[in-house]
Amino acid sequence: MKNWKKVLALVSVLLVAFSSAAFAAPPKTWVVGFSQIGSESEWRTADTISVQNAFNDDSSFILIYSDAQQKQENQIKALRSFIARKVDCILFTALVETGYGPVLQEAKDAGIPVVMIDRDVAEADRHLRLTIMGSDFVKEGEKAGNWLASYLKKKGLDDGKKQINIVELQGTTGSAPAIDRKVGFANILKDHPNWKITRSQTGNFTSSEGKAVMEAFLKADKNIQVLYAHNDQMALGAIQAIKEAGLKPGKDIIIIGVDGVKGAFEAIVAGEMNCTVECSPLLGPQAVQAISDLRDGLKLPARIYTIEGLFDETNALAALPTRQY
Ligand code: GYE
Repeated sequence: MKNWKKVLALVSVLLVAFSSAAFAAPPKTWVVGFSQIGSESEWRTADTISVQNAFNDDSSFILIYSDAQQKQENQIKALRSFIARKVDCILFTALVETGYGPVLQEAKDAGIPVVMIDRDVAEADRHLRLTIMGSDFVKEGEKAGNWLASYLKKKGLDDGKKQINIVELQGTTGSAPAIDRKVGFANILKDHPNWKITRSQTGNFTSSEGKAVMEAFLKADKNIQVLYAHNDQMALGAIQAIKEAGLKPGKDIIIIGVDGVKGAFEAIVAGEMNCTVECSPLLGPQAVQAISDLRDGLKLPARIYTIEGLFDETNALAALPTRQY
């Protein structure tokens, strides 16, 4: 009797296992339209590759990739073409925060969910998209400011009285990371009355503009103690300008960037840059996960944050071999 029960139990377990394995419906193939902003930095290239690889590795997705080449009107056109093609989902990085309201409304009216990746739209349009995945740019600016405070203290360079002149290279005007990284840094600046941003201008997140703007800053006034660049790419361009002006980057001028690209690690290790706040571009796997969940009918969280660190002379060398971008 006992044995019979055991056999029955085993058979039913096997049946359940077999039927769910054999008859579970494969996920419906989803077509995802990805509107990327361009290829202005090493960060952006790594981000594009991460997204493309993650979707290409999953045969239940077809990714349509569109590169806007830094033009908002190209993005709007791409979004409209995704809507016309009736894609299942739109993955969208907004070049700047505003100006996408009407096209996002069109996507909503067509019943196409929009998932933001990396750069969000402004508050007023957020009800038109489902979620945002990526970094907390305000926090990155705060991390940069906090790092500066502890570095100046460690090196005995700030007595709280003598003015510390800071120049700022801003990212693309109107973009979420440029707005938020400025705000975050300014939040820390408030606690340091002797810190002063003497010049602040956009370098468009590119190395060439970062260099040109830094050249202009130095021409106007060489009395600069700190450069805060909204990304490493601009910091790397600025390093060239500083060298050409006969100054030592990383020594005469403390240099802080954001992203954590390889070039920044190498510059830190060479003593020509001081800190990079990590902002991971490796967002592909979390994009696939979120859109799979959406397809499975799950509710996505309102924000999906990436976990990140900070690197300077104390840890950049050890981390360099494992960096993926
Ligand atoms: O920091 C910069 C890129 O949107 C977070 O864009 C991204 C920024 C990144 O060009 O390097």
